[in-house]
Amino acid sequence: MIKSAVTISVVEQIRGGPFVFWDNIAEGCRKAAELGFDGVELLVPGPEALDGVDLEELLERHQLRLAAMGTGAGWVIHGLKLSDSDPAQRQRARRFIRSIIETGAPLGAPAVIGWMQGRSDPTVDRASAISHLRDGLNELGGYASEQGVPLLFEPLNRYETNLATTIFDGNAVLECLDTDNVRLVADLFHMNIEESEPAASIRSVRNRIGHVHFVDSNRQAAGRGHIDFELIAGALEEIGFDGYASAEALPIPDPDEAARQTIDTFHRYFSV
Ligand code: LER
Ligand code: MN
Repeated sequence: MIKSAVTISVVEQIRGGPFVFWDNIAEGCRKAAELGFDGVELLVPGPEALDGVDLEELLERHQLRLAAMGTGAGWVIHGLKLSDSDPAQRQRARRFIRSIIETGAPLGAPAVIGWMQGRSDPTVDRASAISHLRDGLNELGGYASEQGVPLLFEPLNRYETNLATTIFDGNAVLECLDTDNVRLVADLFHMNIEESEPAASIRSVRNRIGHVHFVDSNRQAAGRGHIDFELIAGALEEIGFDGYASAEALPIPDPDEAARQTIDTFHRYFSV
């Protein structure tokens, strides 16, 4: 059965970004549990952000699971991307992602690679960028597999990448990998911009979908925009998706209300 999750970000550099709870992981977990979410997705500046936080105990106390760990801080803070033209930078990008995989894996959570795919630019043409990206996903997908978790790869809209912008593109990147341990994130905000028929795109790749960023057309909480969640829920049910629908949404009008509207919408479409 599909599970619910909500994002908590403690990355100061992206304050104002599409994450529901901010500042304090313990407080975010408490609120997530109070509203009845199954899990939380964390975005941290790096593994050291969890020094002094007993995440396992915190999750256990609130009966929550760790749904996923974001890697976006590698790009936002350090400018790292898997498709960088510079081999040393690509190595640093992989090292950063490995550190996030190592943080989430003991708690069963996969890392999400979205922003860290990077983009082609005057220093790296599209074919080379995709090739570097695949090399990175191969290594990191294998590494995650050794740790017993999948790896998640996320197509983003055209304003954030020019590599994988659709589910079709994302699937094409994964199809040429040596590992089958990498799954796609269906972020409903990006899909609303890029896909002709989001539900049909979900159906077309079936068990390749590993995670959903559950959000509305305007990147606000599910229910505050115009995505047809009945169609999305139908497609996810049809492919037998049993991962997380994780609220990666702007905290509008405020974090508590965004979380509450998300869980209401989740129950309306997924708990029937
Ligand atoms: C960025 O727009 C996004 O959707 C994140 O999940 C990427 O890591
Ligand atoms: Mn996303």
